[in-house]
Amino acid sequence: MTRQGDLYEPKPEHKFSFGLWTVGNRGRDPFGDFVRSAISPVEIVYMLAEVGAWGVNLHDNDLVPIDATCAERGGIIRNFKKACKESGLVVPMATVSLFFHPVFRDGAFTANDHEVRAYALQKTMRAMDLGAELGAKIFVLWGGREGVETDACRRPDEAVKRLRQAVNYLCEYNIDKKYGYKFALEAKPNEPRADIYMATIGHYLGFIPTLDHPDMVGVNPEFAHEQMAGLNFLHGVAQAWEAGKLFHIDLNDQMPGRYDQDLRFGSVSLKSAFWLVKFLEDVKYEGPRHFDAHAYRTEDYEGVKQFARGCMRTYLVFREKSRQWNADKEIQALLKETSVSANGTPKPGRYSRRQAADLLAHHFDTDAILKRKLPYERLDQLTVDILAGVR
Ligand code: GLT
Ligand code: MN
Ligand code: MN
Repeated sequence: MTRQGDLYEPKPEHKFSFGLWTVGNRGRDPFGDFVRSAISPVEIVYMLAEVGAWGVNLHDNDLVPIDATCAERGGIIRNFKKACKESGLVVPMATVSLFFHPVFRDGAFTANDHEVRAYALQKTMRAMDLGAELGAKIFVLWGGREGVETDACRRPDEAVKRLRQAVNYLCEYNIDKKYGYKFALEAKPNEPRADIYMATIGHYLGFIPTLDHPDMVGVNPEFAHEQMAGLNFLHGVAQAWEAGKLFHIDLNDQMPGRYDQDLRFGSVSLKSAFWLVKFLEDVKYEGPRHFDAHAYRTEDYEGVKQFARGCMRTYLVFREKSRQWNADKEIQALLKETSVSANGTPKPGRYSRRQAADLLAHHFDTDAILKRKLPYERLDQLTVDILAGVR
């Protein structure tokens, strides 16, 4: 094998994970039926091991059918654990489906019907039990149905209060059971609801400090979801990181202004994906790199493997490209050039009266400032050259 081949080979230390629902996606959409046959969770585990993934994530009902008996549940978990052990896969994250069953048509934690809200809590606690049994330490909450088609149905601040109450309750359960979970809240602007309450990463970053146990709760940003909202994914991720809240990440891709596509990571937005990988590597993010995507509807299961390998390969290619970018002498020189300032400029740090007096008294030569170069065109073209492989 060539050295390059090695570089792009997924290894456990890269922490690449896939949900059972991602490679297990059968290609049904609102207009057309399944195109691939069902494969069992155990088969998925072996498939993921074959393509070189490190972890497998799941919703409660991806593994245990919603109507399973206690005995059935036990057997399913035993077989799944055995497959994970044999194949060396770990379960880093678990989550709960609060969107598939029709009972959640008006939401789960935010539904108007108190009974639905209580059921959603019970279902989530049971999903937490399941995840803990499999060794998961991250619990994702994606409120896909927590939204509206019409705001006639409730005041949106009431929905926020209900959501807070639910997350607080689940944090207490986590403490009580000593599960040691970190909760990662996942935002999305719309789909399946016309509008979902917690639309973006930023909404959740505002919500988390209002919780009883804010340290236990962070975010699970998804590339496609921020793209759907027309936002710069990297900026949201960076803000979450800076706040110590990047507990998990969902990598995929999405064309702007479309329905929820969940495309292979890096398949559409090459440059944004590159900046993202560079950021995660530069800051030394240590969490899982989870691919929340699925193969094109045109694929069979060989194609699904190609899809999964492609997600990981693109990540690793961009990781190498970001090293090249960081080591590029011309790029580094340009970066240095853009951050010079004249000697003697006051440096506002922490406020002090003396420091503020110096700043107020200083004369700024704006003409001189304007003469300094900001060669971002060249910098960006160098980035494009690197990504295009001509540098
Ligand atoms: C669903 C959704 C994803 C979430 C999953 C976790 S389920 O596929 O589209 O974005 O991360 O609930
Ligand atoms: Mn997701
Ligand atoms: Mn999605």
